[in-house]
Amino acid sequence: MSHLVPSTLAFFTPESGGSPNADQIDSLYKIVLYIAFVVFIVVEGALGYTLYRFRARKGAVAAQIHGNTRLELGWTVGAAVILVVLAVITFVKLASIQDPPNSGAGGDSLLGESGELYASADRKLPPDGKSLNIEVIGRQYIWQFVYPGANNADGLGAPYSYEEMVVPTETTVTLDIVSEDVVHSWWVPQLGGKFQAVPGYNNYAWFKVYKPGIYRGQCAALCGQGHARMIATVKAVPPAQFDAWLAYQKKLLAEADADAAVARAKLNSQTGAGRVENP
Ligand SMILES: [Cu+2]
Repeated sequence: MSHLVPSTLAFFTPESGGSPNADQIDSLYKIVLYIAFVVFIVVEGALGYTLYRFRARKGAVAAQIHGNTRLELGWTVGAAVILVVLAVITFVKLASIQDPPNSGAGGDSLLGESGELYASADRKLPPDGKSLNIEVIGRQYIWQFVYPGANNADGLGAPYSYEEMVVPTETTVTLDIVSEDVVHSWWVPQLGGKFQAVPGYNNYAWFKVYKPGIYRGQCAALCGQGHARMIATVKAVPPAQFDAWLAYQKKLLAEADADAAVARAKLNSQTGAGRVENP
C-alpha cells in the first residue's frame, strides 16, 4: 500500500528530479497543493455537516439569521492570510527557479573556453558567469541544438545536433530558445519550466542535470501537422564524455568541410561539357 502514496502523489504533481529548478517548482506546487487540500477538507466538511445537521424535517422552522460579524471577519482575514503566506513563499522560492546556480564541483572544466557567452541583458547567468550555452532552435517539426565552438564570429562550424541534446552532468546549461517559423514550446518537464520559442525573439532558460540519463520532452505548443513528432530529448553524460562527444562532432564537421573543399576544387578544374560555373 505504502508505495501507492508517492506514485499517486507524483501523478498529481509536476515531474522533477532532473534539475534543481524542476525540484523547486515541484516543492512550491506541493506547498500550494497541501494548503489547498486542507482548505478543501474544511470547506467541504463544513458543507457536509451543515447539510446533515440542518436538513429539512417535518415541522422544522428555518432560523432567520442576518449576518455574523465574527464569522465574516474570520473567513475574510483567514483567506487573506493564506494568500499572503503563499505569495511570500512563492517570491522566496522564485529566485531558485529563475536564476541559474554555478556548476557543481564535478561540472565540465572546459566551460571557461567552451562556454563563451554573448552579452545579453535578458539572459540570467550563474553568479560566476560561466555556463554552457546552447542555442535551441525550433522549426517545423524538429528541434536543433547548436553548441559553443564556432570557428569564427559568424557562428559557422559550431557543432550541432537534432532532436537529442547532449549535455554534461553537474554543469549549468543556459539555453537561448528561438524559432525559425511558428511558435514552438520547449519543455522537458524533469528539467524545469516550459518556454516558448517565438520567431524574432530570444527566450532564456537553464537547467543543471544531477545524474546521467535520458530526459524526455516534447514540443508543447500546437505548431502544425507534425507537432506530435516534434520530440526533444536531453541526454546527460559525464563531463569527460561530453567533451569527447563535442570534439568528435567538431572533427566530423571539419572532415565534411575538407571533403567539400576537395569536391569544389575538382568541379572548378573541370573543363568542357562537364564544367560547372560557380559550384
Ligand atoms: Cu513545435
